[in-house]
Amino acid sequence: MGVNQRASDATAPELDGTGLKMAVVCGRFNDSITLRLLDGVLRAAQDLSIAAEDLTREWVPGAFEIPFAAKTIAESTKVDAVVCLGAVIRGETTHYEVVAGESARGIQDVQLEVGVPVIFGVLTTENMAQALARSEGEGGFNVGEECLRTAVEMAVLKARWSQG
Ligand code: INI
Repeated sequence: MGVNQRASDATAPELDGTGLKMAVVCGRFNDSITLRLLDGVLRAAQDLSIAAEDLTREWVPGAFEIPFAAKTIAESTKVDAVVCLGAVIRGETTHYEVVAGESARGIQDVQLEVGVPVIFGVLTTENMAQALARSEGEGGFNVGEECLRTAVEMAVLKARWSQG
């Protein structure tokens, strides 16, 4: 990952997820990758002091179904943020573009419509090697870990601006 692809560590806030309720929506398609992303989320949960009972998991068939599940969960008002995990890996057909595009659009629509942070952890890669490189184990780069941090940051931001 190039340094220009993320904000400098100097500007990243101190994050504490104590008491926050999070949901993770995870696609079964390419689950050799999405399980690795989920591992990243669980590692980050420990770092951020998010209790196991405050982290709900919901599985769906693939990235295309993620926005519906995220909307249903976000509208329940039972969580402070939703993290969406999927892996769309380019194949021979244009199906890839449709699934990846609709998943991304749907996820953004949900967070703007419902007003709950919904975090985009759907990998869209050319091949399996790239997907593996974005879902590494402890100490390596893992988009799932990044997404839970983003979820906490956005949930805290929302809480700050929602106070009377
Ligand atoms: N779903 C994915 O999560 N990743 C993919 O790479 C993928 N491809 O390539 O087809 C995929 N397709 C399934 C899709 O998400 C839906 O589950 C299916 O179309 C039923 O609605």
